[in-house]
Amino acid sequence: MPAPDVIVTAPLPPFLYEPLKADYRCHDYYQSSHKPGLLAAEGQRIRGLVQGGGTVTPTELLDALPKLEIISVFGVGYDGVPVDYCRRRGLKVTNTPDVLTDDVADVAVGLVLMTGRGFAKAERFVRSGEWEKKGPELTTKLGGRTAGILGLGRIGKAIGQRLEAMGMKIAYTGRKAQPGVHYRYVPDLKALAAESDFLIVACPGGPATKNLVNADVLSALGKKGTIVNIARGSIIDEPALVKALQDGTIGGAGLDVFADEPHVPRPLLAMDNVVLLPHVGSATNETRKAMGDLCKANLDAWFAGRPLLTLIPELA
Ligand code: 8YV
Repeated sequence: MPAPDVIVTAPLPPFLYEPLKADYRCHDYYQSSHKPGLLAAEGQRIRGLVQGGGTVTPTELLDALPKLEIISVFGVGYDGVPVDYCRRRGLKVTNTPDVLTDDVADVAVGLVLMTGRGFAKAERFVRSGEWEKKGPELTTKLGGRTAGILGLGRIGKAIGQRLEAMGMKIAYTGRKAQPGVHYRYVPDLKALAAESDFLIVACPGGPATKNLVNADVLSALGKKGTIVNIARGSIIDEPALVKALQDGTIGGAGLDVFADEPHVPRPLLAMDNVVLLPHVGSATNETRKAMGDLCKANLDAWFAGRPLLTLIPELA
C-alpha cells in the first residue's frame, strides 16, 4: 500500500517530523509559500493532518481535504480544532494528554515561585549590580496562602499536588465538583478569585472558556492576588488584564501563554510584577519526544486499522 498523504500545518521538531516523513508522504503546509497551489495539487489525496496544540485549523482548510480521515494534534490542547465540524464529517481527532502533565504543572509552580517570592525580580537585582548597594526586598511566605485552580483536570490536579506539598491551601472551580478530591470546590469563579492569593488558569481553551477571566474576576482577585496562566491566552481577557495590572487592581501575573503568541502585549514587558515565559509548559526534550511519539503513534494506529491511543472525549 502506498504511504498515506499527510498535511502538516505547524512547525514540528525533527524527532517527530523525520519519522513522519519516513512513513508518510508529508506535505508541509506550514512552510509552503503557495498554500492554495499545494491544496489544489495534493488536497484530494490527503488522509491525515498533523498540527500543534495552539494551531487554528479553519474549516475552509478541511473543506479542501475531502479524503481527510484524522487530525493528530501534537499537543494536549485542541482548542484550534473545529470539533463540531469534525464530528459531522466523522473525522477522528487525537491529542497528546498525560505525557506533558508533570512538566506543565512544574511551570505553574515556577510561576508561583517567581511571582510570589519575587525570584525573577531578585535575579534582575543581582545582575544589575543593585545588591552591591542594598539588600533585597522581603516577599510573602507561600505556605498557608491559597491557590485557586480554574480547571481541575489532569494538569490542574498535578499543580494542586505540588502546591499542597509547599504548604499552600488549594481550592478549585470548574463545571462540577469532582468526586474523590479533597480540595474545596467553589462553584463560582469570581468567588474563587476573591479568596485566592494565586488564581491559576489550567482549563482548556476554546469558545467555551474565551475571556472567562474578565475584568470582574480580576477585580475580585484584587491587589492581594496574582494571576498565573499555563493554559491558553484566550481564557483571560488580555486587554482587561493589562489594565488591571496598569491600575494596580491585581498584584501581579505569571504568564506562560498569550492570546496572540508569540506577541506579548507591550505594556507587560515593562512591568516588574509580571513574569513572562514563551509558552514552555511542555518544552523539555523528554516530554516533547513523548508527545511526538504519541502524535505519530495515533496516525500509525489509524492507518493500520488498530485502536487509537487517544481520542478527544467529545468524539469518543
Ligand atoms: C505545545 C501546548 O507548545 O500541548 C499543548 O496544548 O500548548 C503545548 O504543549 C504545543 O502543543 C506544541 O505544538
